Amino acid sequence: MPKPIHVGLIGTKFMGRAHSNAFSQVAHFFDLPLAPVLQIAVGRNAKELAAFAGKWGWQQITTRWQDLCEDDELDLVDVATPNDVHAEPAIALLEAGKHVACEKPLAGTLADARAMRDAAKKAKRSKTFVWYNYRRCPAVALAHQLVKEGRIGRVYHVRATYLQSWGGPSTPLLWRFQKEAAGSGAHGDLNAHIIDMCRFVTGEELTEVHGAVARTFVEERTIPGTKKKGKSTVDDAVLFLASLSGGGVASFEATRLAAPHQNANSLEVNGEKGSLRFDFEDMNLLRFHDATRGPREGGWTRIMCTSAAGKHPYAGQWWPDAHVLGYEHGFVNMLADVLRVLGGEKPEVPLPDFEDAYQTQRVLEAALLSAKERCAIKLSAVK
Ligand code: SOE
Repeated sequence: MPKPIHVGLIGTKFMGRAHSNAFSQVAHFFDLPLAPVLQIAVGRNAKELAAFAGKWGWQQITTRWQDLCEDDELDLVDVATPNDVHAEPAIALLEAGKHVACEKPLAGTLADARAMRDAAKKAKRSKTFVWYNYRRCPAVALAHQLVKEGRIGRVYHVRATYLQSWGGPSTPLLWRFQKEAAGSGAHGDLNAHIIDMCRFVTGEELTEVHGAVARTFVEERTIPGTKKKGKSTVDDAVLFLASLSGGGVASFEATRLAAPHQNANSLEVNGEKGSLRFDFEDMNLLRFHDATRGPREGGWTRIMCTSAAGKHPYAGQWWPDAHVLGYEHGFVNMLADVLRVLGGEKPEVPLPDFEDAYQTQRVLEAALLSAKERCAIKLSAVK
């Protein structure tokens, strides 16, 4: 019988919903050592917060995240707020002895991310997690396993793009377009995911950013609730080239203006013994080229990553073969692994903690520096 784990959630918008769904669903599909108790939700607007809590089954509400630091019953707090509101609550909650899960990227700035990483190091009894949810699409987790088993061999190329198209001129000046709230635009939002996926699937670190370009296409946007225009102070697109610790090379592209791509998070790895390709818009498939099959039978194999018999990650928890999964299942799979780790068990695939997510944040920073200074930036120079 699983033991209860009392959970607090800070943030009630898109990620608040995605995480609440995971907290509500996980115990229905996974046999875990811990079962979440949806104890308290935090939001700024009391009326909206009450409706949110009622819809998702959060038992209590407060508009002050600080209350969670003093709540002795709380074991885990989930920070699902805009990037500039990650560090303060996460650090205070770690100092109060809580386990902390935080949305990606770790923070809007390297300084905030470093402070969070340092606080996690000091908080010996607390564990930390960062919601890099795409690691837990079964296809991405399988790619990680195949590379780890040596099926790709030496990695030559990683080609990663995250192409969305919601950032056109009609999109208002949301917090994601304001540097003080977001830190950066498509870069910290989308390159963060594909940098993490590159590190996760290859098991390698990025050692140098050779060149980057950041571009803001839509300079002004309508200030929400007004007819006035405000300046967008972040990128709409960032592209950069990098070297990997195993000697391979990588390219990254993140944009919010690549219609008709809507959520095209894709990663391709080319290695000595084969290649892998994932595209989130076809999220249940992993394409695998096994070069050892030779030129007669080589080419892309289309793996439908839903087979329990095939031991595809998480497949056994869900539905029969090819009864496919969706976006929300990545969050439920991740929460299952968080609860496994907090219950003293192993995750299906590695989970990013604040230290791991800090390495991704260093790459984000290196790319921004490279774009600004128009030069190559070694990661050893970005502490
Ligand atoms: C917006 O770009 C967004 O919601 C990201 O913030 C998420 O991380 C991604 O999963 C979907 O798109």
